[in-house]
Amino acid sequence: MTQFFHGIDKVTFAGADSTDPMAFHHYDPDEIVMGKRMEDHLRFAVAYWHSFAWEGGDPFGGQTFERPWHPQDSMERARLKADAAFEMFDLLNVPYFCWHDADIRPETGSFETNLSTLNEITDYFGEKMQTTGTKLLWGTANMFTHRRWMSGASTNPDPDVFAFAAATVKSCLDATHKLGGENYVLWGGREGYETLLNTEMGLELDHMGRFLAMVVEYKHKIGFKGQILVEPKPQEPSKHQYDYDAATCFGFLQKYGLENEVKLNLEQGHAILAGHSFEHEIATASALGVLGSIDMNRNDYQSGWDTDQFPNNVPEVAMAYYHILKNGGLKAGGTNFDAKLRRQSLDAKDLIAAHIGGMDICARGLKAAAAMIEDGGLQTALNDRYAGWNTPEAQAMLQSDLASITQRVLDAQLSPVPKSGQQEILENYVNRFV
Ligand code: XUL
Ligand code: CO
Repeated sequence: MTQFFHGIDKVTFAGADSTDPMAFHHYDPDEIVMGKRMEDHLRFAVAYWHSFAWEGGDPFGGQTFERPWHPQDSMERARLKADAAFEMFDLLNVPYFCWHDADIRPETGSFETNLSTLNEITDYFGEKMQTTGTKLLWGTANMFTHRRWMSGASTNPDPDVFAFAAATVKSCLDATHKLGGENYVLWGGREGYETLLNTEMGLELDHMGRFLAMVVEYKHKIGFKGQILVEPKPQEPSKHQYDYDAATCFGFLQKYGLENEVKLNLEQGHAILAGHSFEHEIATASALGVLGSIDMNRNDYQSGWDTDQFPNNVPEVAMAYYHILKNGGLKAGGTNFDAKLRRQSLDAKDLIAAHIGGMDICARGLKAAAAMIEDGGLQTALNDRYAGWNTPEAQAMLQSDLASITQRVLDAQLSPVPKSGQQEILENYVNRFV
């Protein structure tokens, strides 16, 4: 035991009537929802970076947290951080975690040293995963913090940075594979531009496409069975990021022939930054066959930047899970909390409470979503709205051509009568469940 979580007990399910702030009120891993355990639906993961590596800085101020593993510059403290992290996974009974290489080992600036410390700490993780049963939802490479990445990773004008990125992703994919990771994520925070004045966009996109193809080729070479995921985000830290949103990512994957190999990791806050809702991004990815996994958080609707707060809006989360359930669930993906404390929330207890709240919100959202699916009201309304397409004439039109359709409009003297979209009625329906 480390001292960090001293005095905090294992978090248990106490039910909706409990007033204990350190208990689950809605998340009961064993509760059966649509024939499946809640834990197996939600597949929660803790984000190592926000919960253990982040020091409480914001764009205007530095460190506010003082953790026993700060400063994060030695393997001894990397192990102490891991000890605390695995304690928290156990306290919360959370089945998965996720990491970037930079979260878990000290940064030395040398690829060779970083590789050996990455291998050392992930071996240490492996032992802990065996004894605790915690699993790895995904691993990823941080190719945005160190100054070498300032002009991009695979899209960098300097081929040596492309090489460094290739070696870095190889090392992180190897480590993810070693730990039985179920997915591997690429988020391109610097794969974009600050100004088009110095950017050869077509060349950068081709390099990014070839890079991703190499990742897929290597995945198959080593027999990694997990999903490769890219994570859309429109901007921040770059002015513009090529993986703008789900639809843009799909177009990119299709152009480089990767749409059957790569899926998407969608994040609530990124959807908002792109001017979408989370459910829009999930519905888009589902429609295009590329829904992979989710990063759950929320943005502040007044601040324009990615505040990565823990979720607290049940109706919004419910609609996200509604579209996920409609698409057959999260499958190999999961719900990763890409969410961090507010920088004034200094205590270990705050960190536990944040996860309790996030897990409870998701549990409520999932239950509401499942109730809507089981009731079938939204699906019935959809079926009614599109019922005209079930006729043989309507189906035949899709195999026809503009001239024949025009003839049919004339012959049948078609004169469509507009029908209500019933939005308010449907919104009132959803309100019964959330
Ligand atoms: C950044 C972000 C990342 C990715 C992983 O906004 O979401 O943490 O999830 O690199
Ligand atoms: Co994310």
